[in-house]
Amino acid sequence: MRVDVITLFPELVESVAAHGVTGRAARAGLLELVSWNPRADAGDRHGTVDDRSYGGGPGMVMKVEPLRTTIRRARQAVPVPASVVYLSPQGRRLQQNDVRDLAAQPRVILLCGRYEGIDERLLNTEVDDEISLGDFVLSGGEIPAMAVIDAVARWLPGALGHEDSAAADSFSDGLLDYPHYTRPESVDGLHVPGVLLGGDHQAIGRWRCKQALGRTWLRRPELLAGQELDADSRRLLREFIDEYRADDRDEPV
Ligand code: 4GS
Repeated sequence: MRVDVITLFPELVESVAAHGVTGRAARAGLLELVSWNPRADAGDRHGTVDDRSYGGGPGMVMKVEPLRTTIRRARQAVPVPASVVYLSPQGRRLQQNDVRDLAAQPRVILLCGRYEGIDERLLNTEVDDEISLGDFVLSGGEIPAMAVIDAVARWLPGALGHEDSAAADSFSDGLLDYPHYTRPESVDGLHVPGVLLGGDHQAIGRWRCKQALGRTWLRRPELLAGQELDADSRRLLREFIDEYRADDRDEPV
């Protein structure tokens, strides 16, 4: 998959392709990352890409023309169609199913804003989709773009180790992850749950499924509300809730 990123800070975004899973995906040719700096398309010797806001107020706004030129140059660089995705808190919240859909595309162009934002006319004419990382304000779209690239790279066939798959990740089944443990077996009197030491893989699978359901019920009940659980999952969740109540723990809100 090819990801083009339009950003005033190309080095920042390119660093995502230098480490870890994304680094390996890039070196293996599964992920091709190309960055474009709109400053190169500013058309004046100062590289002006921003200007004061009509209507007044603090902060600058990114101008239409340099970004429009850069987006069009990026689009035309290869004959592979791409949607332009703007990272902004005004977009819909990114979910794992959006990530999976993006990873199935041959190409995407990510647009990173800085300052107060981008002139609305550029967004209305050149942008296909707007996504948000969450309800908080960052100083630029670069970190969200890197997060999207990281999440997408995990779905590219071969990017994870052979026995791993993105479909097995937390959220891909709509649930939170189950707890993980590694050596030693005991730390300051805190023990690894016995079932994980016994080698009964069916029992381990059931325990993990039950924990994933139970933790989702406790911490993110709205994720369960949007799901049709099968009979096995309903039974495991019922067991979790009964044990939780038997321990007289506080109910989730
Ligand atoms: C986000 C966010 C963000 C908004 C960029 C103000 C600079 C900033 N982008 N998810 N202008 N949250 N963008 O905060 O995507």
